[in-house]
Amino acid sequence: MRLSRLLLAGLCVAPLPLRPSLLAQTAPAAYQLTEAMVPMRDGVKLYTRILTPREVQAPLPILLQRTPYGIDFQTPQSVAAVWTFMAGGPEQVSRRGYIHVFQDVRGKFRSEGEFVMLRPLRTNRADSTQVDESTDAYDTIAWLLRHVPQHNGRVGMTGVSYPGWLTVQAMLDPHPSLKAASPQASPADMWLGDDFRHNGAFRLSYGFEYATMMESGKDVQQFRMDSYDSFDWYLRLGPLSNVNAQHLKGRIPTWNDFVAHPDYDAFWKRQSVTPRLTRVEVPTLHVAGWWDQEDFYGPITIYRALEQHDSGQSNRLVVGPWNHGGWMRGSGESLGPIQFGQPTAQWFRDSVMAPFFATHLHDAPDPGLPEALIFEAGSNVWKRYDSWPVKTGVSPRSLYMREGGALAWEPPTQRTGAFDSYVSDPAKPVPYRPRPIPMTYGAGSTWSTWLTDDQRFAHLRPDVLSWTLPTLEEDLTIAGDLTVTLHAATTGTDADWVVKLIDVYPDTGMQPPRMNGYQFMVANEVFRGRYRTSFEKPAPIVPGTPQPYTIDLHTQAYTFRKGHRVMIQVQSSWFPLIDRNPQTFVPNIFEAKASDFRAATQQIHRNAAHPSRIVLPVVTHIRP
Ligand code: PG9
Repeated sequence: MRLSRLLLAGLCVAPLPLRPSLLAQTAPAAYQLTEAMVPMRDGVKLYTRILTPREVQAPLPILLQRTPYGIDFQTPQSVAAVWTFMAGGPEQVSRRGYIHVFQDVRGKFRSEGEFVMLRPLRTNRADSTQVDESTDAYDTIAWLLRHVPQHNGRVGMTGVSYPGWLTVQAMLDPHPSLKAASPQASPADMWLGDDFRHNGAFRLSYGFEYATMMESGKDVQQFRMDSYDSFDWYLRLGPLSNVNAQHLKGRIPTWNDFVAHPDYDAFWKRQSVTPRLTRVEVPTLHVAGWWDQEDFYGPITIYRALEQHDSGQSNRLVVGPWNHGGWMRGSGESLGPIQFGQPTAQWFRDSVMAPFFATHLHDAPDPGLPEALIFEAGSNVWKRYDSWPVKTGVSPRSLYMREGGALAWEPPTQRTGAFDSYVSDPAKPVPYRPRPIPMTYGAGSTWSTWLTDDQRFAHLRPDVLSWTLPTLEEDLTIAGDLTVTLHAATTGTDADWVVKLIDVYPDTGMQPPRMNGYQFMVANEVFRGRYRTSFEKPAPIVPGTPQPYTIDLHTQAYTFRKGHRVMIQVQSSWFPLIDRNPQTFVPNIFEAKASDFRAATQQIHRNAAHPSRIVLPVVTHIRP
């Protein structure tokens, strides 16, 4: 079954909703479509669509986007509806617009060759016969410059998520004419923090559904589940070995890679882009969304890796209040029920992205973008910083889990022994969002906004612990990196630890009324206990002894408003976002037997010897 464009909209940033008025103005003659099979250095030809403004009044730059999601929907009408913001409006397209080029990557849709999921960089970059996505981008640019008339010799690249990753690949050995790049929500490392795993915990629903969608044919095909509630389907599936035994029969290469490479081994390290980011050769605008349900780790990690080599101030970051690709759709005034008080996405497109490319590709005046343009939700303001994280005006402050479900700035005084406890039963995992949970890209899915779901559905469950700070008497603003240290014990020999930092809204006075007492997740992460000492070599947990787990909650800029409360929730399952940990150490969880899955009693210690806590980057006096 082909996925509808609607389903893919969240995935690959298909066109913004077509606005009939705009279409009527621009549709008849704005762009001309040319199709080409562009040859790569190994002879494989890639299907390419070139959309040139019909009346080019000045040589125009090329804006290239490469994708595994198909390009047939890229037409003169869709480009006119979606991309004229880059020219400053439809009337400017002939002088300030772009020659828009879209390309199917190897092996997908109408391109020749074999598709390899996140194809690793070639082993020998000096060997001109080897190919990868970087050489394919290079060869495509070289071909375009020879065959497309009316260009001005400059090329830009952009894309969200997989297309963002393809943009990063193009930046690794860039064609000299690649003059500006904006990788947006690009994954960096699929084992450490992006779509497929987080700290070793397997993102079951995404990993399974995405791999089957991408590798069941040349197009994208949705796996068919016989249950609307995927929670139910995955629970009935039982151990992960049933995936190949009952469904895939070894036919999906990426699933087979999941099974063959459970740990952070050479396979994942070779795929990771982070170690390869050693030069900033192209002016770059990285874009991330605070509530990106797929790739938040990636863009932040890529920006930071390149920043270490950015002597020329060419590497910049924008983080807004968006979900995956949310900056390229709609106005961005809200996400789920959370309001931001201004059209953040539209402003980004018009006032940041378009001027960024115009400066580098059209010699337009420099818009004076800061090093880091950061949206601080809660107070709902854009802030301009000269570094991210900010270097001054922020103090790391510990907030401790204490007795009676309290959070406090003061550490616990009881010397040892105090803890809170729950039973984690893999037979009854905690859902990651309220059920029913439709398939990720299935009918009725709310996947794209689940990170904004009200966490009250989990609060006070017997298998979820919560600690809350008293009502704030003044605003509490954080800006920078967050870390949690849990001192946790289990009766099992393996365990997952899920931590959520939550803004609890006031109990009264909110509009709409359902926002009274809303529990909004500000940051979150999961850590798989077997990787406590090494991601490469998992080890059983010694049962019954508290162990320290340091969990990176990444980075945030957020104001908890006066009258709100700060909450932490901890649980040991997040299903089916994350696969169930058997809680019995086995060498490879993909090969665990049903009998390995056992209930365990978990303890979160909160005493002077084992002070579980979150360290917040509290803003003391920044004036950005
Ligand atoms: N998050 C998607 C993805 C990127 C790269 C690899 C696998 C999945 C995407 O939206 O493209």
